[in-house]
Amino acid sequence: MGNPSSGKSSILYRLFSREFQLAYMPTIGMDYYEKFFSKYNILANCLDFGGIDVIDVINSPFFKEVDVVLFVCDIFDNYNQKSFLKLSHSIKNQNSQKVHFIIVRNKCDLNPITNGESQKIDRFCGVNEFKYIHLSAKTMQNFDLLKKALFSSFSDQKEQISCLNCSTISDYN
Ligand SMILES: Nc1nc2c(ncn2[C@@H]2O[C@H](COP(=O)(O)OP(=O)(O)O)[C@@H](O)[C@H]2O)c(=O)[nH]1
Ligand SMILES: [Mg+2]
Repeated sequence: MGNPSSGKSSILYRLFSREFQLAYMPTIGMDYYEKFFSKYNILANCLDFGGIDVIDVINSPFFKEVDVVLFVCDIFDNYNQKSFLKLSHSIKNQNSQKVHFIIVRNKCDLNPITNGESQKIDRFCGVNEFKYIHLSAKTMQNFDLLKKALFSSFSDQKEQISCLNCSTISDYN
């Protein structure tokens, strides 16, 4: 999620192994991606809420059973700060399991992040327990960090799943 043109689709294209697109192609409605990441043993289902006013659909089933939300911005300003906080509260309210939030400050090749902006994001993430990465979907700078943050978010849940499996097996034994 994030402002139009912040680079949401470009980041997802990169994650789902497609090329970087230089021309801006606004996402109409919503895009869906699915991929099995064999290295992490994870089947990722991903929604790109491009041309949708997210606040209007926040109570829809799309937001239930969410594991990770990427909040994308090309500058971290007060507007983004407020809207990310509001969205994260609504999403947390609908999910009984832990949801991981990651702020992705994109376009670092074009607008390098300043110390002031970085400190502002650090403070915000510290208080709200979000993760934070700055990267460039264009040059792929720090993209490996995004993958690590994304997939490490699942490790607690994987442990929970294996515990549940064990108890199911012992019930049958
Ligand atoms: N320089 C630069 N341009 C980017 C980067 N990421 C996206 N863009 C460009 O920004 C525009 C909007 O990107 P897009 O992914 O469609 O944004 P969305 O509306 O948030 O999905 C496109 O022209 C992209 O080529 C980046 O990291 N660096
Ligand atoms: Mg888009």
